[in-house]
Amino acid sequence: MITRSSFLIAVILCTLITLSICEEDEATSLAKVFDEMDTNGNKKVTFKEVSAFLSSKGLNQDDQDFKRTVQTFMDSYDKNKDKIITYDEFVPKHDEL
Ligand SMILES: [Ca+2]
Ligand SMILES: [Ca+2]
Repeated sequence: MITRSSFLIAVILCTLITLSICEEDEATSLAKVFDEMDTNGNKKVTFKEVSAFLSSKGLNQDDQDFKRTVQTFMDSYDKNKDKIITYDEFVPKHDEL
């Protein structure tokens, strides 16, 4: 079953990736999204940074689903479950594409 939260994330990611897909490959596009989320530039994206990123994309932080949306986003990328999305977790390596 597709929840509303994961649907939103899919829409957001598709929008972000499609914007630049004509001239760049997927890894390059994701790298740009990662840089945009990583506001302090330490190559790690935290719950807080994802929250700020999603709200900058128009999601309402007061919405009751907002935290769950952020959490779903974290869960789908944070492969080792340390509550931090690293660059390697977010951007697939070329041989994995
Ligand atoms: Ca960061
Ligand atoms: Ca991690």
